[in-house]
Amino acid sequence: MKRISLTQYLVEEQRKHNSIPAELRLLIEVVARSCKTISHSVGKGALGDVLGALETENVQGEVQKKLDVISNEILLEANEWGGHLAAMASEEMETIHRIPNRYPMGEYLLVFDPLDGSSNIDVNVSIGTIFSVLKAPEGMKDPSEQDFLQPGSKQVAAGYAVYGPQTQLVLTTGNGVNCFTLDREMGSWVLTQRGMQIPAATKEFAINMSNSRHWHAPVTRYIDELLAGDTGPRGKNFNMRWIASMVADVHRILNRGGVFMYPADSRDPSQPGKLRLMYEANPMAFIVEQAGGAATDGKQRILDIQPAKLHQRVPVFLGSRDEVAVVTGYHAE
Ligand code: P6P
Repeated sequence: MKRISLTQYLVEEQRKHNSIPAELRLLIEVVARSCKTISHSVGKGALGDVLGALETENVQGEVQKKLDVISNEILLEANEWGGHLAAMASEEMETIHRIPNRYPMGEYLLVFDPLDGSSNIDVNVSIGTIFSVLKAPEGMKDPSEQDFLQPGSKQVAAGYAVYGPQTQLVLTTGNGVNCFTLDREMGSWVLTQRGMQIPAATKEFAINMSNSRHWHAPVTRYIDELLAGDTGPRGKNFNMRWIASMVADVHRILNRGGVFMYPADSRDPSQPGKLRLMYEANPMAFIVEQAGGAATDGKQRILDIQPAKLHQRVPVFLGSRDEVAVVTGYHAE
């Protein structure tokens, strides 16, 4: 089968949809190259000086792993000089990162979680990089955090890399979802899945069950019905998976269906759930919707949420649209 590279795919998409201007193509290729570099660092494990935690905490109050900071630096350094970005923001940084004055500023904003699933790094379980691309507001001269606070529906591109048995890059620019597999010998991304579609129905759910005593009633009702299987109102048995790496759980759902949930719970009303809107929920919601799935916070589309803060958290229910409809229907009752 003819191999199609990421570059050829992007050029052909530009011809078909006129949706990938040269600067956006450059941005995507630079991020993809950064993910290759991150994959290489992640793959070293104990053989490189990359494992373990640092003495520092990120803005979430989470202890930073060496690879969190290494991955963040790789993305910052790769994206500074190209002239395609006005600024960047990351889970690992308190506030935005402006483009140094020595480089020209571009018209895009890049937001990312450089290495998602850090608790899995030291135990060799799949982790990933998540990124989201927004356009800078017209006429913006000096980027501020406020310029990033756009609803997810404004994203012009989103994607993730999953560092697992294979390293894969999943990408949408608003015309479907495609997957590229890294050919490590050639160092190139090769198109391996076109037009990914999430099955509307599923028998598989993903949630951290250890939080069940903290869930609100609609989630408890929904999960109890799944656990009742064919003896309960759903009339079929369900399976459960929880990898604790959103990228890996979402990648499984993109490939075989399922519903992923990280609900708000009663522990801290000021923190509605654990996942972050700008660089986890929004990019994943864009990808999931482009693959025919659904993504809500239990009450509204994730992509319709107007962000108030760069690092705000949001409850997440996403995946097979028929299942997402059931669990969000219970929230509406
Ligand atoms: P818990 C990883 O830290 C992450 O942000 C997501 O990738 C993942 O889905 C979730 O948190 C796992 O959370 O509470 O199960 O460890």
